[in-house]
Amino acid sequence: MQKVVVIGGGGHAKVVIDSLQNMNVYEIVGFTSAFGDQESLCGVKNIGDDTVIQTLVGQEVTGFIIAIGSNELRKKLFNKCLSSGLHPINAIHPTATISPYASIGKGVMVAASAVINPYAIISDNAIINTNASVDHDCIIDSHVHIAPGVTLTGSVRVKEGAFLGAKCTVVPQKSIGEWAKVGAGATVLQDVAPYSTVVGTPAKIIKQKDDI
Ligand code: JB3
Repeated sequence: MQKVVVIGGGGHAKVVIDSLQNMNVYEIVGFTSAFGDQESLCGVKNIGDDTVIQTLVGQEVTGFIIAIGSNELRKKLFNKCLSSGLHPINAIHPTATISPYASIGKGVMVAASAVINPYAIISDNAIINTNASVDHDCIIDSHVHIAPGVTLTGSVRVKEGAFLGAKCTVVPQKSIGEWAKVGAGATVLQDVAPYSTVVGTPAKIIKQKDDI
C-alpha cells in the first residue's frame, strides 16, 4: 500500500483519517499537527510538527492530504507539501456518490454521503463535506470548503478559497467569488462578490473586504 501522511490533527483530520481507512488503499504513517494535539486519532499516531515531512520523504512516504478546515491554512500547507516532493492524494469516503463524468482534482476530500453529479469539476485541495450535493456542471475551484449538507444546484461556480457554510443553498448558474463566505443555511439567489460575507434568505452581504 502507498504510504501517506495526514497534515492536521483536529476535528477535520478525524473525518479524513476515517475516510482513508474506509478506502483501505493507503497506509497512514501518522498525522502532523501544530499545537501538541492528541497522541493518536482513530488509531493513527501524532508524529509531530511539519518539520518531520522531509524525513518522511526519505522513508518511502509519497502521499499527503491536508486535513484542516481553514481554507487559507490548507492552501499554504498544500503548497508546502507539494514543494517537499510529496504527492496529494484524495480521501473519498466509499459512501460518496461521484459520477464517472465528474472530474476530481488532487488532495480533495469527499466525505460520507456527498453527491457529485455529471460534469462537475472539483479542483485541488477542496473539501466536499458530509452529505453535500454538487450538481451537474458545477465548477469548484481550489482550496474551497463546501460544508456539510450544502446544496449546489446546476452550473454553480465557486471560486478559489470560498467557504460555503452548512446547509446553504445556491440556485443555478450563480457564482461565489474568491475567498467569499456564505453563512450556514443561507439561500444564495445572486452572485456573491469576492472576499465578501453573505448570510440569510435571500442571502445579503454583511461584510466586504479587499482581500483575504
Ligand atoms: O464542520 C465540520 C464538519 N468540520 C470542521 C472542519 C471542516 O474544520 C470542524 O468542526 C472544525 O471546525 C475544523 O476542523 P479542523 O480544521 O480540524 O480544526 P481544529 O479541530 O481546530 O484543528 C485544527 C488543527 O490544525 C489542529 O490539529 C492544529 O494542530 C492543526 N494545525 C494548525 N496549524 C496545523 C498547523 N497542523 C499542521 N500540520 N501544520 C500547521 O501549520
